[in-house]
Amino acid sequence: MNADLFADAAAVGPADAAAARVLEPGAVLLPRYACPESARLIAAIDAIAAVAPFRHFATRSGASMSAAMTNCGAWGWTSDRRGYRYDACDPASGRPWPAMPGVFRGLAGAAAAAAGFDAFDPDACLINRYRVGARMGLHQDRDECDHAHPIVSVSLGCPVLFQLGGFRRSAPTQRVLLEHGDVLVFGGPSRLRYHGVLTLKPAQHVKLGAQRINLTFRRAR
Ligand code: MD3
Ligand code: FE
Repeated sequence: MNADLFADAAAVGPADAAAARVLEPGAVLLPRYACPESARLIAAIDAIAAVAPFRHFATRSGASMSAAMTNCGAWGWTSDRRGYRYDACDPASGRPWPAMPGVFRGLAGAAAAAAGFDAFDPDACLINRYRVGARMGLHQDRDECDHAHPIVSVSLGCPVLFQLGGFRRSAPTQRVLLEHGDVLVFGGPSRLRYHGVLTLKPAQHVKLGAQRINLTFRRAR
């Protein structure tokens, strides 16, 4: 895989709504939408990880997730052998998760609006870090209180194949390549679709090296 040398040169700004690609009703890909902000996003991720380091959560089965995670915002998604939940505090430190940076909140709100979901005000941002070999199996996001709110996902770093499925795990999936700066918005009829990401392949991104970072913005409460 080539280094994504021209990632930010190919940026389409928030004004470029014409580039939006509707994958399914309510599932909208905004290619490169986050590129103009990517340096600020990466600096903010570094600052968050300095306070709330990336870690591999356990699942109920006792397995360790292959993606490492941290959070910012009022609520953070956590998992351990008791199950999944949103928690106001980082279980590793007992301290509140770092505040959501303004650049995160602004980008998530603007992307949601560009996809047709007005007034999205996330109170949770899960930050997933994939190194080579990490993946996320097909699942639904249903730990949030009100599924009327969309979810906004921002991909940074190495490309990966994303799987978008239906409403049962066994339903057929479409594969979508997610690259640096791509933003996905899932709302309305697509909010509860199964989704996952295939194993990250070896690659080098000019800004993030051999990893992919995904920001997932949600209204948890
Ligand atoms: C489709 N993360 O954290 S983002 C997750 O790339 C998660 O880290 C993946 O799935 C990642 O829960 C995929 C794309 C995404 C996020 C939420 C969705 C797709 C979605 C919610 C509903 C439908
Ligand atoms: Fe998910």
